Amino acid sequence: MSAAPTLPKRKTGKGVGPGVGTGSTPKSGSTAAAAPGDGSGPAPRPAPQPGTRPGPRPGKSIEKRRARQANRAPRQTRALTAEFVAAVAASDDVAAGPPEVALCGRSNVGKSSLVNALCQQKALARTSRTPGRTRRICLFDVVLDGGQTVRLVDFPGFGHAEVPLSMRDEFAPMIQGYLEGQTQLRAVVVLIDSRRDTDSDAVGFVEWLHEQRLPVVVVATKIDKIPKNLRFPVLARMKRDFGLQRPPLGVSTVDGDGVQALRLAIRDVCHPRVPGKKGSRVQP
Ligand SMILES: Nc1nc2c(ncn2[C@@H]2O[C@H](COP(=O)(O)OP(=O)(O)O)[C@@H](O)[C@H]2O)c(=O)[nH]1
Ligand SMILES: [Mg+2]
Repeated sequence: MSAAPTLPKRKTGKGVGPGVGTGSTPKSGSTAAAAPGDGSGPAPRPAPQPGTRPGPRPGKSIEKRRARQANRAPRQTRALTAEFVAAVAASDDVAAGPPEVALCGRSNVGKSSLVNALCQQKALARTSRTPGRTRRICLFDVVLDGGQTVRLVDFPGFGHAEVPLSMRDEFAPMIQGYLEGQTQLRAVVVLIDSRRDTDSDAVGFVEWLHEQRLPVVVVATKIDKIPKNLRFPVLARMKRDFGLQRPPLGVSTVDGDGVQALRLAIRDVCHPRVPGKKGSRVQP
Protein backbone atom coordinates (compact mmCIF):
# COMPACT_ATOMS: atom_id res chain seq x y z
CA MET A 1 0.00 0.00 0.00
CA SER A 2 1.40 3.33 -0.83
CA ALA A 3 1.40 6.30 1.47
CA ALA A 4 -1.57 8.61 1.09
CA PRO A 5 -0.39 12.11 1.93
CA THR A 6 -3.48 13.80 0.47
CA LEU A 7 -5.91 12.09 2.81
CA PRO A 8 -7.78 14.19 5.38
CA LYS A 9 -6.18 14.01 8.81
CA ARG A 10 -7.61 11.62 11.34
CA LYS A 11 -10.18 13.50 13.42
CA THR A 12 -10.56 11.36 16.49
CA GLY A 13 -7.43 12.86 17.99
CA LYS A 14 -7.00 9.99 20.36
CA GLY A 15 -3.51 9.14 19.24
CA VAL A 16 -0.69 9.97 21.51
CA GLY A 17 1.82 10.31 18.73
CA PRO A 18 4.28 7.85 17.35
CA GLY A 19 6.61 5.70 19.29
CA VAL A 20 4.42 4.11 21.94
CA GLY A 21 6.44 1.36 21.48
CA THR A 22 7.62 -1.60 22.85
CA GLY A 23 10.78 -0.47 21.28
CA SER A 24 12.55 -2.42 23.91
CA THR A 25 16.17 -3.07 23.19
CA PRO A 26 16.43 -6.61 21.91
CA LYS A 27 17.78 -9.17 24.27
CA SER A 28 18.86 -11.55 21.64
CA GLY A 29 21.61 -10.41 19.44
CA SER A 30 23.03 -8.09 22.00
CA THR A 31 26.60 -8.77 22.93
CA ALA A 32 27.24 -11.08 25.81
CA ALA A 33 27.36 -9.56 29.27
CA ALA A 34 30.80 -8.55 30.44
CA ALA A 35 32.59 -11.20 32.39
CA PRO A 36 33.12 -10.41 36.06
CA GLY A 37 36.39 -8.73 36.77
CA ASP A 38 37.30 -7.94 33.17
CA GLY A 39 37.24 -4.24 33.89
CA SER A 40 34.12 -3.46 31.84
CA GLY A 41 31.43 -4.84 34.11
CA PRO A 42 30.55 -4.26 37.77
CA ALA A 43 33.12 -5.29 40.35
CA PRO A 44 32.62 -8.88 41.52
CA ARG A 45 30.97 -9.33 44.91
CA PRO A 46 33.30 -10.55 47.65
CA ALA A 47 32.88 -14.25 48.28
CA PRO A 48 30.89 -14.95 51.49
CA GLN A 49 32.92 -16.14 54.43
CA PRO A 50 32.42 -19.80 55.28
CA GLY A 51 29.58 -20.24 57.74
CA THR A 52 28.09 -16.78 57.08
CA ARG A 53 25.23 -15.75 54.80
CA PRO A 54 25.19 -12.42 53.00
CA GLY A 55 22.76 -10.21 54.91
CA PRO A 56 20.52 -7.47 53.53
CA ARG A 57 22.22 -4.35 52.24
CA PRO A 58 22.58 -1.72 54.97
CA GLY A 59 19.46 0.38 55.38
CA LYS A 60 17.19 -1.94 53.41
CA SER A 61 15.33 -4.49 55.47
CA ILE A 62 14.17 -7.73 53.93
CA GLU A 63 10.58 -6.87 54.86
CA LYS A 64 10.71 -3.62 52.95
CA ARG A 65 12.17 -5.31 49.92
CA ARG A 66 9.56 -8.09 49.98
CA ALA A 67 6.72 -5.59 50.32
CA ARG A 68 8.05 -3.64 47.35
CA GLN A 69 8.32 -6.79 45.25
CA ALA A 70 4.76 -7.82 46.16
CA ASN A 71 3.46 -4.43 45.00
CA ARG A 72 5.29 -4.53 41.73
CA ALA A 73 3.04 -5.51 38.82
CA PRO A 74 4.27 -8.71 37.19
CA ARG A 75 6.04 -8.01 33.91
CA GLN A 76 4.19 -10.70 32.09
CA THR A 77 0.66 -11.40 31.06
CA ARG A 78 -1.09 -14.47 29.73
CA ALA A 79 -4.07 -14.86 27.45
CA LEU A 80 -6.83 -16.59 29.39
CA THR A 81 -9.29 -16.91 26.54
CA ALA A 82 -9.36 -15.80 22.93
CA GLU A 83 -12.14 -15.97 20.38
CA PHE A 84 -12.75 -15.09 16.77
CA VAL A 85 -15.27 -12.22 16.60
CA ALA A 86 -15.87 -11.48 12.93
CA ALA A 87 -14.35 -11.10 9.48
CA VAL A 88 -15.28 -7.67 8.15
CA ALA A 89 -14.54 -5.34 5.26
CA ALA A 90 -15.01 -2.06 7.12
CA SER A 91 -14.99 -0.73 10.68
CA ASP A 92 -18.77 -0.07 10.43
CA ASP A 93 -19.45 -3.77 9.88
CA VAL A 94 -19.04 -4.58 13.55
CA ALA A 95 -20.23 -2.91 16.76
CA ALA A 96 -17.53 -1.10 18.72
CA GLY A 97 -15.87 -3.46 21.16
CA PRO A 98 -12.82 -3.38 23.41
CA PRO A 99 -9.70 -1.29 22.60
CA GLU A 100 -7.99 -2.57 19.49
CA VAL A 101 -4.52 -3.09 18.11
CA ALA A 102 -4.11 -3.81 14.41
CA LEU A 103 -1.44 -6.00 12.87
CA CYS A 104 -0.30 -4.84 9.43
CA GLY A 105 2.33 -6.04 7.04
CA ARG A 106 3.02 -7.82 3.81
CA SER A 107 1.33 -11.06 3.08
CA ASN A 108 3.26 -13.98 4.58
CA VAL A 109 5.16 -11.77 7.05
CA GLY A 110 3.67 -13.69 9.98
CA LYS A 111 0.60 -11.68 11.08
CA SER A 112 -1.75 -14.60 11.68
CA SER A 113 0.97 -16.61 13.39
CA LEU A 114 1.61 -13.67 15.70
CA VAL A 115 -2.12 -13.37 16.49
CA ASN A 116 -2.08 -17.05 17.47
CA ALA A 117 1.06 -16.62 19.58
CA LEU A 118 -0.36 -13.54 21.35
CA CYS A 119 -3.60 -15.45 22.00
CA GLN A 120 -1.65 -18.54 23.07
CA GLN A 121 -3.66 -20.60 20.62
CA LYS A 122 -2.47 -22.88 17.87
CA ALA A 123 -4.92 -22.23 15.08
CA LEU A 124 -7.28 -19.40 15.98
CA ALA A 125 -6.12 -17.26 13.06
CA ARG A 126 -5.58 -19.10 9.81
CA THR A 127 -1.92 -19.19 8.78
CA SER A 128 -0.74 -20.11 5.34
CA ARG A 129 2.41 -20.54 3.31
CA THR A 130 0.54 -19.15 0.31
CA PRO A 131 0.55 -15.35 0.34
CA GLY A 132 -2.75 -13.46 0.06
CA ARG A 133 -5.07 -16.04 1.64
CA THR A 134 -6.71 -13.65 4.13
CA ARG A 135 -9.16 -11.43 2.27
CA ARG A 136 -11.06 -9.89 5.15
CA ILE A 137 -10.16 -8.01 8.32
CA CYS A 138 -10.36 -10.63 11.06
CA LEU A 139 -11.10 -9.59 14.63
CA PHE A 140 -10.12 -11.58 17.72
CA ASP A 141 -10.96 -10.74 21.33
CA VAL A 142 -8.41 -11.78 23.93
CA VAL A 143 -9.01 -11.76 27.67
CA LEU A 144 -5.75 -11.34 29.58
CA ASP A 145 -5.06 -12.71 33.03
CA GLY A 146 -5.44 -9.24 34.56
CA GLY A 147 -9.06 -9.22 33.33
CA GLN A 148 -8.43 -6.76 30.48
CA THR A 149 -9.89 -7.51 27.06
CA VAL A 150 -8.10 -6.40 23.90
CA ARG A 151 -9.12 -6.86 20.29
CA LEU A 152 -6.50 -7.95 17.77
CA VAL A 153 -7.14 -6.98 14.17
CA ASP A 154 -5.54 -9.25 11.57
CA PHE A 155 -5.41 -7.41 8.24
CA PRO A 156 -5.00 -8.96 4.84
CA GLY A 157 -1.40 -8.60 3.70
CA PHE A 158 -0.52 -5.87 1.28
CA GLY A 159 2.18 -5.27 -1.23
CA HIS A 160 3.38 -8.83 -1.69
CA ALA A 161 4.89 -9.52 -5.07
CA GLU A 162 3.11 -12.86 -5.36
CA VAL A 163 -0.34 -11.37 -4.80
CA PRO A 164 -2.09 -10.26 -7.99
CA LEU A 165 -2.10 -6.50 -8.40
CA SER A 166 -5.92 -6.38 -8.49
CA MET A 167 -6.04 -7.97 -5.06
CA ARG A 168 -3.55 -5.47 -3.66
CA ASP A 169 -5.67 -2.64 -5.01
CA GLU A 170 -8.69 -4.16 -3.32
CA PHE A 171 -7.00 -4.36 0.09
CA ALA A 172 -5.35 -0.95 0.29
CA PRO A 173 -8.59 1.11 0.59
CA MET A 174 -10.08 -1.49 2.95
CA ILE A 175 -7.11 -1.27 5.34
CA GLN A 176 -6.85 2.50 5.02
CA GLY A 177 -10.59 2.95 5.63
CA TYR A 178 -10.45 0.79 8.74
CA LEU A 179 -7.40 2.57 10.16
CA GLU A 180 -9.02 5.96 9.63
CA GLY A 181 -12.50 5.02 10.80
CA GLN A 182 -12.02 2.77 13.81
CA THR A 183 -12.28 4.88 16.94
CA GLN A 184 -11.31 1.99 19.22
CA LEU A 185 -7.92 1.62 17.55
CA ARG A 186 -5.10 2.32 20.01
CA ALA A 187 -2.00 1.32 18.05
CA VAL A 188 -0.81 -0.35 14.88
CA VAL A 189 1.78 -3.09 14.96
CA VAL A 190 3.71 -3.01 11.68
CA LEU A 191 5.33 -6.35 10.94
CA ILE A 192 8.51 -6.45 8.88
CA ASP A 193 10.23 -9.68 7.90
CA SER A 194 13.66 -9.45 9.52
CA ARG A 195 15.23 -11.28 6.55
CA ARG A 196 14.15 -8.75 3.94
CA ASP A 197 15.64 -5.46 2.90
CA THR A 198 13.60 -2.47 3.97
CA ASP A 199 11.05 -1.63 1.30
CA SER A 200 9.90 1.89 0.63
CA ASP A 201 6.21 0.85 0.78
CA ALA A 202 6.59 -0.11 4.43
CA VAL A 203 8.52 3.06 5.29
CA GLY A 204 5.81 5.15 3.56
CA PHE A 205 3.12 3.25 5.44
CA VAL A 206 4.77 3.94 8.82
CA GLU A 207 5.11 7.63 7.91
CA TRP A 208 1.44 7.73 6.96
CA LEU A 209 0.48 6.15 10.31
CA HIS A 210 2.51 8.84 12.09
CA GLU A 211 0.62 11.49 10.12
CA GLN A 212 -2.63 9.90 11.32
CA ARG A 213 -1.30 10.27 14.88
CA LEU A 214 -1.63 6.54 15.43
CA PRO A 215 0.92 4.99 17.78
CA VAL A 216 3.10 2.56 15.84
CA VAL A 217 5.00 -0.48 17.07
CA VAL A 218 7.43 -1.85 14.49
CA VAL A 219 8.14 -5.53 14.92
CA ALA A 220 10.79 -7.62 13.17
CA THR A 221 9.26 -11.04 12.50
CA LYS A 222 10.87 -14.48 12.07
CA ILE A 223 13.86 -13.35 14.09
CA ASP A 224 14.68 -17.03 14.68
CA LYS A 225 15.85 -17.11 11.06
CA ILE A 226 18.57 -14.56 11.81
CA PRO A 227 21.73 -15.88 13.48
CA LYS A 228 22.05 -14.44 16.97
CA ASN A 229 25.23 -12.49 16.20
CA LEU A 230 23.50 -10.72 13.30
CA ARG A 231 20.30 -9.75 15.09
CA PHE A 232 21.57 -6.52 16.58
CA PRO A 233 22.87 -5.14 13.23
CA VAL A 234 19.61 -6.15 11.50
CA LEU A 235 17.47 -4.41 14.13
CA ALA A 236 19.77 -1.37 14.12
CA ARG A 237 19.39 -1.07 10.34
CA MET A 238 15.60 -1.23 10.67
CA LYS A 239 15.69 1.45 13.37
CA ARG A 240 17.64 3.70 11.01
CA ASP A 241 15.56 2.96 7.92
CA PHE A 242 12.24 3.57 9.68
CA GLY A 243 13.51 6.57 11.67
CA LEU A 244 12.57 4.93 14.99
CA GLN A 245 13.67 6.06 18.43
CA ARG A 246 14.49 2.51 19.47
CA PRO A 247 15.25 -0.69 17.57
CA PRO A 248 12.16 -2.69 16.63
CA LEU A 249 11.16 -5.65 18.73
CA GLY A 250 12.42 -8.92 17.28
CA VAL A 251 9.76 -11.62 17.52
CA SER A 252 9.57 -15.27 16.69
CA THR A 253 6.48 -17.41 16.91
CA VAL A 254 8.71 -20.46 16.58
CA ASP A 255 10.74 -19.96 19.77
CA GLY A 256 8.53 -17.32 21.42
CA ASP A 257 11.11 -14.50 21.40
CA GLY A 258 9.51 -11.09 21.92
CA VAL A 259 5.92 -12.38 22.12
CA GLN A 260 5.55 -11.71 25.85
CA ALA A 261 6.99 -8.20 25.44
CA LEU A 262 4.56 -7.46 22.63
CA ARG A 263 1.58 -8.81 24.60
CA LEU A 264 2.54 -6.51 27.50
CA ALA A 265 2.89 -3.53 25.17
CA ILE A 266 -0.53 -4.24 23.66
CA ARG A 267 -2.08 -4.52 27.11
CA ASP A 268 -0.48 -1.26 28.22
CA VAL A 269 -1.48 0.73 25.16
CA CYS A 270 -5.08 -0.59 25.33
CA HIS A 271 -5.40 -0.30 29.11
CA PRO A 272 -2.96 2.36 30.29
CA ARG A 273 -2.20 2.63 33.97
CA VAL A 274 -3.84 5.34 36.04
CA PRO A 275 -0.94 7.61 37.05
CA GLY A 276 -0.18 7.37 40.76
CA LYS A 277 -2.61 4.47 41.37
CA LYS A 278 -0.79 1.19 41.68
CA GLY A 279 -2.38 -1.61 39.72
CA SER A 280 -5.27 0.55 38.43
CA ARG A 281 -5.89 0.88 34.73
CA VAL A 282 -7.92 3.36 32.73
CA GLN A 283 -11.31 1.90 31.85
CA PRO A 284 -11.86 1.91 28.09
N1 LIG B 1 10.51 -19.39 11.07
C1 LIG B 1 9.40 -18.72 11.31
N2 LIG B 1 8.34 -18.84 10.48
C2 LIG B 1 7.23 -18.13 10.75
C3 LIG B 1 7.15 -17.25 11.87
N3 LIG B 1 5.93 -16.67 11.84
C4 LIG B 1 5.28 -17.16 10.78
N4 LIG B 1 6.04 -18.05 10.10
C5 LIG B 1 5.67 -18.79 8.90
O1 LIG B 1 5.46 -17.84 7.85
C6 LIG B 1 4.37 -18.28 7.00
C7 LIG B 1 3.31 -17.18 6.90
O2 LIG B 1 2.77 -16.97 8.18
P1 LIG B 1 1.32 -16.27 8.36
O3 LIG B 1 1.15 -16.08 9.83
O4 LIG B 1 0.26 -17.02 7.63
O5 LIG B 1 1.57 -14.87 7.63
P2 LIG B 1 0.50 -13.74 7.23
O6 LIG B 1 0.20 -13.95 5.78
O7 LIG B 1 1.21 -12.44 7.44
O8 LIG B 1 -0.70 -13.90 8.10
C8 LIG B 1 3.83 -19.57 7.62
O9 LIG B 1 4.39 -20.66 6.92
C9 LIG B 1 4.35 -19.52 9.05
O10 LIG B 1 4.56 -20.80 9.59
C10 LIG B 1 8.30 -17.15 12.74
O11 LIG B 1 8.35 -16.41 13.73
N5 LIG B 1 9.39 -17.90 12.41
MG1 LIG C 1 -2.72 -14.10 7.61
